[in-house]
Amino acid sequence: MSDLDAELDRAAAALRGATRVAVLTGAGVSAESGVPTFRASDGLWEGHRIEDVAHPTGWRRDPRLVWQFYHARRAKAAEVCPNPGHAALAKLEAKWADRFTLATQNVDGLHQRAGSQRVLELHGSLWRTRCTGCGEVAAIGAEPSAGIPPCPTCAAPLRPDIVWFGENLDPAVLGAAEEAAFACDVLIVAGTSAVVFPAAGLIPLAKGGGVKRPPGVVIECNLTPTDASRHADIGLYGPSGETLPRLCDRLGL
Ligand code: BV8
Ligand code: ZN
Repeated sequence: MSDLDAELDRAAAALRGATRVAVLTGAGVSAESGVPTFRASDGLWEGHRIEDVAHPTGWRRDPRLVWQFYHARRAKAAEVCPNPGHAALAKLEAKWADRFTLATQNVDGLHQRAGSQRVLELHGSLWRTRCTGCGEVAAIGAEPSAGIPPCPTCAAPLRPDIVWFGENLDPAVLGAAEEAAFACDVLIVAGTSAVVFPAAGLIPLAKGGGVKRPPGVVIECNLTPTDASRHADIGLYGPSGETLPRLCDRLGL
């Protein structure tokens, strides 16, 4: 039996005994759909540092460049499809229903397109805009966009409804994710380098910091070990588009 098979058996056993399941995903779960991850691209987008275009100062310095950055990612996200890893997570949600929470750092909407309904978008969504004036949030598609649209309500410029570096996450979304991570019996951490906070802080929360009895079991699904690996009880190392469906097979899903 390979190491991965043994770890898949351990992961399935942990989940069989779980009453509450939480998941934290990152860009890696969308990689097999063709969506570039952040760190693999050396943090660059068409020569721009991501922290520059995904940052309020970048927006203030050159809003059109930032709008184009997100418009290009919307266009790319519209061309790709969810992969079997996304579908597997939707199957896990169907089994645990309201005792299942998926917190994602991804903004591509692929979890929802795969059927996941209980999704906490920690870092916002490519598919929403937010008004810089009145704060109104609205849906946006991948249709060609000449430039930064004005708010239909107050005419102020719209911005992507994305949490940039240096910006606070929506406290209600983060709070719900923290509650789910603390309350879970199993936390699956899939496709994230676990370097961005406070999202990465959900992982040790599942262990409960000595307060929670028993601590949650952390299952890491990644190509390689990460900053989160020290918290992981089980490691499923391989493409999540393969490991997550194999985990569902073991659970008969
Ligand atoms: C904030 C939206 C308060 C943009 C993003 C401690 C506490 C609090 C804050 C901080 C802190 N330390 C530092 C900070 C500041 C900062 C931060 O964390 N910086 C990091 C870089 C050190 N955090 C913030 O600014 C947050 N705000 O805390 O507010 C505050 C206010 C003022 C001053 C300070 C604090 C806001 C963070 C949100 C930023 N926005 N996204 C956009 O998407 O356009 S973050 C961005 O990184 C994406 O959302 C992305 O999802 C996320 C994390 O990256 P990953 O998803 O993990 O992707 P990555 O490429 O890194 O890794 C992919 C992984 O997948 C790899 O491990 C790879 O091996 C694996 N993989 C690849 N292929 C596969 C695979 N795995 C499985 N299968 C495969 N096929
Ligand atoms: Zn407005």
